[in-house]
Amino acid sequence: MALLTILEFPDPRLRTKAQPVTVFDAELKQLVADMFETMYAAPGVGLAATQVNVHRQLLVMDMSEDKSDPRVLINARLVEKSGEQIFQEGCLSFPGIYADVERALRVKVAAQDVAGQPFEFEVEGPLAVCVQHEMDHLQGKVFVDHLSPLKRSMLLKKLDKKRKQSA
Ligand code: GNR
Ligand code: NI
Repeated sequence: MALLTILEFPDPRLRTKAQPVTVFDAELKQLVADMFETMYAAPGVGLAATQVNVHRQLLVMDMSEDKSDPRVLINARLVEKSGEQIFQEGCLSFPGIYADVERALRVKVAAQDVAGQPFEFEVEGPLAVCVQHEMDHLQGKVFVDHLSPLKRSMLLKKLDKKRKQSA
């Protein structure tokens, strides 16, 4: 097991588009284990491979309070979405800043598990927020991209300020 380094904005590598996973081997299983370890240690409720500088379509999440709901999505694609919700989001790549983001309320996703087995799942509410946030990362997109330019520049200034304080 190993803790991985999480890239922080404005690292340009966060803008990389992930490639499909084609090999479902022991190395992939190890990466998934390391991503869970890194996510739980952060602590966070989701982690996209992009954030640990691995540009493959792989994400992990667990929104439970007791690490009881680990989910791995490989080569996930959105099949259906409906409704809308506004949820206050944070991101491990933007430590200490939060903003309301509007997203679909419900999403249906087709993905593969760590063995390459295809499955579909449907989630709504906070879990749907997390899936969409992580799928964005795999496309090189981050949560502040959803905000107005004014809101975004205010938040990025705040991020800068926080960094200077902790430096
Ligand atoms: O830990 C995280 N919390 C969170 C809260 C609200 C909406 C989305 C998230 S995901 C985030 C971890 C992260 O940055 N994943 O990419
Ligand atoms: Ni994030």
